[in-house]
Amino acid sequence: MANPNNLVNLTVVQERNQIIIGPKLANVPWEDKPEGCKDVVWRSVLNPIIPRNLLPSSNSIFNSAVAPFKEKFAGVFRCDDNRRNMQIHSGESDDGINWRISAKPISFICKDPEIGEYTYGRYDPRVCWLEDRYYITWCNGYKGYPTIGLGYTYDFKEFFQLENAFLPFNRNGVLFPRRIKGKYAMLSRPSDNGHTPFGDIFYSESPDLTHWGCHRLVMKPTEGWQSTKIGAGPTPIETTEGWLMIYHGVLTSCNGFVYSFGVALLDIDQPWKVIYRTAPYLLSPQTLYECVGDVPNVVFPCAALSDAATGRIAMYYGGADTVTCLAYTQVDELLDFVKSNSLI
Ligand code: BMA
Repeated sequence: MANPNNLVNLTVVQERNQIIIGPKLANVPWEDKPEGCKDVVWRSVLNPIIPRNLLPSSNSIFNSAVAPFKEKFAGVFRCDDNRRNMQIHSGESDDGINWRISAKPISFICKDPEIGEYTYGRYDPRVCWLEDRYYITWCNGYKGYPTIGLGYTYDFKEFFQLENAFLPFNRNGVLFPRRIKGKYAMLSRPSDNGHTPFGDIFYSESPDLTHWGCHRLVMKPTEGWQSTKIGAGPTPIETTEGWLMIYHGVLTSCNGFVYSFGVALLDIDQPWKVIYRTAPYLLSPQTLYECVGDVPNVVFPCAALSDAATGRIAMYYGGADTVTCLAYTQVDELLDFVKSNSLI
């Protein structure tokens, strides 16, 4: 006779299957929520998972993006070197936690060599599996003007660069993992040339990943931890309720910027329409590796891995602009949290 407990478990799994719309990822990095933890997001006990000096020449490795790759994992890492050049490097991992990062920055193949021209570096990459390849977006220092660089790879060995997505100044370009109503879709954060003291999230669409338009406002800064500026983080996660957009928010304290992160739920067909948005943050800089480093008081998420079968989500974020960290949540808890703690 069937064990009723198993039946209950089966129902939960089936319900969860209907929450994340995406592939199963049985080997998603995971640690159970610590006993007694009441938070919806909890940190890995292994943090920081990537130390600042993993490469002989690195000053810091942070704000980085990862994706499932050939039953394992691969990614693009922000590595600032010991001359303080900001660069992006590829990396691979068997478990999503221990990473082998290439010593050399990514060298993009460009059809038109002008596309590859940049000064002052590349930083804050995102990686997005879309249709048949991995797309990479990053903040690209095009002739001294920050904007959204765009490229792709099939194997994390050869990388191809496309036209910059937008005119300067712009940062935090984040692609959606599928076309929406037939169009490629990207979130971004128009900015200025410095440590921008403002910033709203916008949505743009494109028929070909070169020409972008139909720009729509998604959300503005509001109160508290997200009162100065906001920017999209990982590739949005598709759920039956809408897109989960994890995003960073900045507060200006008497001692400078404080970067935390939260989540919003966006309409599935019109993602510029915000259904819910967390009033409290999900994670704010509180540990030593988030509060002490090259830029204190920063948690900056750039990637999330999720498993549709269990609803597990592993989020990768930079700590204090110095190291790379991991935190976890579960999709049903996250959805409950954003619904019951929403500003909207
Ligand atoms: C932003 C970006 C991020 C950085 C953050 C905090 O403007 O440059 O790379 O993590 O500032 O310094």
